[in-house]
Amino acid sequence: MTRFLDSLEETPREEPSVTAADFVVVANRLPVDRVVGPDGEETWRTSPGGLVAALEPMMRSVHGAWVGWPGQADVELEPFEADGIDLIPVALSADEVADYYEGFANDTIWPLYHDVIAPPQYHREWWEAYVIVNRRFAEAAAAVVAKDGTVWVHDYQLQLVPQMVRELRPDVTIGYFHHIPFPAHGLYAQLPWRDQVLRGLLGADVIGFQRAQDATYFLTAVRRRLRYEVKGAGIAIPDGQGGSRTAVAKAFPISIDTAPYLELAARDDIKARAAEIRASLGNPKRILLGVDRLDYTKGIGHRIKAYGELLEDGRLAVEDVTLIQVASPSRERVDAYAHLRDEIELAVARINGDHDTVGHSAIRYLHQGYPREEMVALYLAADVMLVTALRDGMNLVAKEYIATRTDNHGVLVLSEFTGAADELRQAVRVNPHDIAGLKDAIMEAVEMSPAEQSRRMRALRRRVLDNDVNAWSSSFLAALADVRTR
Ligand code: GDG
Repeated sequence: MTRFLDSLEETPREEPSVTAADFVVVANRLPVDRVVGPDGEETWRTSPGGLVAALEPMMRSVHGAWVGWPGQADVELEPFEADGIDLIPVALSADEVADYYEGFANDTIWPLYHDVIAPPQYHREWWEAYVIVNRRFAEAAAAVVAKDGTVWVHDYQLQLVPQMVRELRPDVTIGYFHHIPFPAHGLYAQLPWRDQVLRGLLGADVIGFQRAQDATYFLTAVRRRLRYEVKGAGIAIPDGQGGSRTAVAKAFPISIDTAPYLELAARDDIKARAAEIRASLGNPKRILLGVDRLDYTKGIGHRIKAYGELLEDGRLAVEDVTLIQVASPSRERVDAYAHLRDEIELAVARINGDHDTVGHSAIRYLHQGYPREEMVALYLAADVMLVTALRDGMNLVAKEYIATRTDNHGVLVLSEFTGAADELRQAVRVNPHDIAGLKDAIMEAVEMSPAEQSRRMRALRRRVLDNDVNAWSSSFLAALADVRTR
């Protein structure tokens, strides 16, 4: 038996009541997680992430709905209401999860769009499943959106949805936001379905990217493949009857909901937990931290290699430093991820074997997910945060670390291949492919004076606090409103 829980236990459960919604979010996942009680009973709890927090005020002020997959195969759920938002579940079969989600989204598009760090797999049956599932999402959105309403589609799993919604509901305004990078044309051109995907995205009135570079690559692909006229951020899309409609493609760098990070960072129990973490590692002079989904885009191997060499060279000593690496489990049924795990765990075991003493560990490796409270305690415990992604749309971890550093201490080492690098100019910038450069950057961070840390962190904090996720959603929605009034 399936029932639902609101995130606030005391909130009374409301009966399903789905009527036409003025504002509809479409994302691969619904903001809910399955919870299995001690008696085996299955319940669902809303899981407010940054996106929900950013959209909640808007979705409450108008009538909002969220279309998405509940995260489990073969689960058919009726629409339900949570915290004032109608949630519209889209069911996926086990085969569809394998072909559309693990296959086309995570083993074709993900590696291709992250500069082919891992080889993308091209399978026609995965593409067919992607088309079928995208249509199901589009039909669900088209069925629920009010006349002249707005639909905001999210991310690479749903690139065909904008055009499909437009065909079904030409009256609505459509936005699309792309959370991951968009590749240079030379790479994008590999995709056997490259024109279909571009046409799918161009169904939107506003197509948002993380970085200006992503938008430029997209505009280049549109010009070169479809020969549409592009002027600045505007694309003239022929309507087939001699006229055209204009879509806009530009950067809207995403951010975090800063409030919960500030609140947690100020809590005495979280500060005490941070001190406890330091003590349990033997109070090293410096704690370095990496927090990533265990993903080949995150450059975890490069980071570990550089750190291992610093120990080997004697530039760092295991008594003085510890690297905590949280690698939260991710996409474990995709082969490339299973191989990555073996590779990383072998590297960690070698370094620890070579350098650990009975009392000190070189790397504390944690292949686990943690509650947000523990994540913030880790951020507070860390003197140096290592973000060494080989390619990353934005990287929210970098922004979360900065938000929690209320004492203006701590150093962020940041890969130039992240979207965050465009904004966080006072970080210690690295090219993670350059291991010698990465080693020097780690040393610079470890040795940075408190005054220099503070000078940089103040500027970084100003940037993150002024440009939070609310600023991001407001600017995207303003661009959509602009289209509406044109
Ligand atoms: C994609 C794009 C873009 C991680 N482990 C735990 C945990 N996390 C949280 C982090 C952070 C989030 O997950 C990860 O966000 P990132 O931005 O770092 O990376 P992706 O997951 O790859 O996200 C990325 C993002 O979309 C948004 O547009 O920035 O470029 O790839 O919030 O804190 N949270 C908890 N426990 C964990 O163990 N509670």
